[in-house]
Amino acid sequence: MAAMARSFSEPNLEGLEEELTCSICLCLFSSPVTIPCGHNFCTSCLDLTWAGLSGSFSCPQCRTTFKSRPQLQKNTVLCKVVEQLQSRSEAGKQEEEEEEVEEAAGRGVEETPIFCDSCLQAPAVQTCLTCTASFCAEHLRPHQESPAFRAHQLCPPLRDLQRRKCQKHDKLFEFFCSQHGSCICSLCLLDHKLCNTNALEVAKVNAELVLKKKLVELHNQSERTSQMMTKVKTNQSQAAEAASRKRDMIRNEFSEIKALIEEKENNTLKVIADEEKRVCNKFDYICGILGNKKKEIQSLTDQIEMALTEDDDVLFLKRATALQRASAKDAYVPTIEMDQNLMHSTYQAAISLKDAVKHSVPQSKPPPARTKPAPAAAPNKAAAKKPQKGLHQTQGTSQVEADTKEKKKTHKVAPSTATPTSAAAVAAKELMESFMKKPREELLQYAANITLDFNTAHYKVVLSDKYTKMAVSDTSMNYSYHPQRFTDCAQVLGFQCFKRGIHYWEVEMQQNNFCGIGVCYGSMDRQGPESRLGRNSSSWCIEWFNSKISSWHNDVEKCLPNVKATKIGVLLHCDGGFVLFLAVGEKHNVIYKFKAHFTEALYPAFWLFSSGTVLSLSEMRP
Ligand SMILES: *[C@@H]1O[C@H](CO)[C@@H](O)[C@H](O)[C@H]1NC(C)=O
Ligand SMILES: *[C@@H]1O[C@H](CO)[C@@H](O)[C@H](O)[C@H]1NC(C)=O
Ligand SMILES: *[C@@H]1O[C@H](CO)[C@@H](O)[C@H](O)[C@H]1NC(C)=O
Ligand SMILES: *[C@@H]1O[C@H](CO)[C@@H](O)[C@H](O)[C@H]1NC(C)=O
Ligand SMILES: *[C@@H]1O[C@H](CO)[C@@H](O)[C@H](O)[C@H]1NC(C)=O
Ligand SMILES: CC(=O)N[C@H]1CO[C@H](CO)[C@@H](O)[C@@H]1O
Repeated sequence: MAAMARSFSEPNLEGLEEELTCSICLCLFSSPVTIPCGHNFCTSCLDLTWAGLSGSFSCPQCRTTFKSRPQLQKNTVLCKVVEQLQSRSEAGKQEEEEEEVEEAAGRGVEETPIFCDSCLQAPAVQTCLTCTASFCAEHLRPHQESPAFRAHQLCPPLRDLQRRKCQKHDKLFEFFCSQHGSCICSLCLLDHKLCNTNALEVAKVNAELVLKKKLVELHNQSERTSQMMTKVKTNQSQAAEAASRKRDMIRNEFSEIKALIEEKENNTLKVIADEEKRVCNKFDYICGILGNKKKEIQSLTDQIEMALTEDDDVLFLKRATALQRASAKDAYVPTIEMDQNLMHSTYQAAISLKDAVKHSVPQSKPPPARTKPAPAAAPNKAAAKKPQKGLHQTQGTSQVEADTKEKKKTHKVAPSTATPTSAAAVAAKELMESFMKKPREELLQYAANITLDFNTAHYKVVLSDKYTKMAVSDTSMNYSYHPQRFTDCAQVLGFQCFKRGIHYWEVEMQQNNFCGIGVCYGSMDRQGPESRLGRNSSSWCIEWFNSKISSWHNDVEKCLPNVKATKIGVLLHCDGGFVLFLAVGEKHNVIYKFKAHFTEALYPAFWLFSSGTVLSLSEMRP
């Protein structure tokens, strides 16, 4: 306010700015000095201009020369004027800001009076819009008394007359141009002929209407925003509720799953417990019998000892005769053992269940990077762990279902793989060749641990070392009947089967080279001459017949060069449709490759020719 009051009372310094500018730096003087010719410059500017000169100093403005460097006098008057001008322009800026603040704060605050523009002391009582000046009672008098001022328009004192004036015409604003959004004076109207202009009052009413409408809209908008916020909050709580409900449902599902598994566990454990009980009862029974037998023997012993103390010859001989005839027969002790078949298959059922669960519960860790057909990698593990046919009773129904599903899948897959385009054939060949070049270390990433399926073992095939070692016995092992058991050929299959993906396992020939190593479909015959590996269309194998090595498939034999290796690697690429037999540790390690369109899951398969042949499956470390 003070600044504003001053701005009215002080002379207008604006025109002076040019006069107060240094002609060297073109800025307002800073500590100006006057030189003898009468011109003024900033001290520093002149210092710079004259720096290094030894004679003939000239005025940068009028070129008057001085023989020696003139004594410079600080122009104190000029200094003050410049200071004032600077403080004014700063105050001006500040003033604008202050005004804005004031406008925002409203006009309710206590105001300093408006002063008379004539005496600049007494408060004004009226403002003359014609003169664009405010007057105190004293100085207003001419307006009230002299006819010369009769036409002048008076109004209550107006504060900021300067701002109500057009800068260009120095006339009060009377109109508003809506195109330019600015107030204009009557002279400006000419420039705004084409614009939509209104008298200030009219423009004000219009603007008020617009703003009021805007207020309504804003209110409306605020309502809508609140409504939306309510909706969002509702949705948020609904989402939280829904999530919590789903969580509960999922928990229920999982507890059901756990209960199912627990029931299965209980049942499985019960099978073992029952078997244990059965055997224990038998042992108890036999213990009882043996106990009785012991008593019987003791009693006989006692009688004989008693008889031996008899002195009467006749009596003694009579007793002795009876006792000599008496004898205690040895108790018959049958072999009692737990049903290994049952124990094993029960355990295998648990493993199958675990594998099935693992298969259907995707592991969160990312699958290891595979070189070729990546999509095959995931499902193959599952197929690999597909439960074996004809397991323990409890597995029965689900197994049948799984098998039918598998067959359906097979039928769907078969036609597309059966008629490959030549490009696909080339790709398949390249794929196979790429695998033939791979070093063992690389194949180990496909390593699979194979165990042997007891239920398939021929009655002369002996399994040991946790079902990883097989040999041929001269006598029958008296295995119980099983539909999956080989009855004619001394063969056994792996427990694992592979429908998808890439798998690698190794077999060690420990003694006696009369054996066959290969793969076959689960559907291969178990009886008759066609059940022999390689002698039908469902199996592929390499056979060692002493020093002769040959490949067999579909009853077709191919003789192969000899290999010294006793460790044989089998690489099965289900999707690529090939199986490689490799001599582990040899340079040219591919013994033979079979190319085929596999339509069923494949099992590792083994044939053992004569007693003394021993094969063992290596434990694979990927
Ligand atoms: C909000 O404004 C629209 C038009 O902009 C109007 O139709 C509606 O009735 C208004 N709603 C309220 C609650 O004022
Ligand atoms: C709130 O949920 C309803 C129905 O679920 C949906 O149609 C609406 O778009 C949601 N609103 C917001 C803001 O998410
Ligand atoms: C399994 O056996 C345990 C201990 O005998 C028992 O507490 C549990 O209820 C059984 N679970 C089921 C599903 O039968
Ligand atoms: C094979 O079994 C061994 C011992 O149980 C284990 O360390 C190895 O990781 C298994 N290999 C594969 C490929 O599962
Ligand atoms: C199989 O049974 C026969 C006759 O019952 C017997 O002589 C043979 O020792 C049994 N073999 C085995 C491995 O138990
Ligand atoms: C069960 C099976 O695959 N049998 C086949 C064995 O191979 C001969 C041909 O070598 C086929 O005729 C059989 O059908």
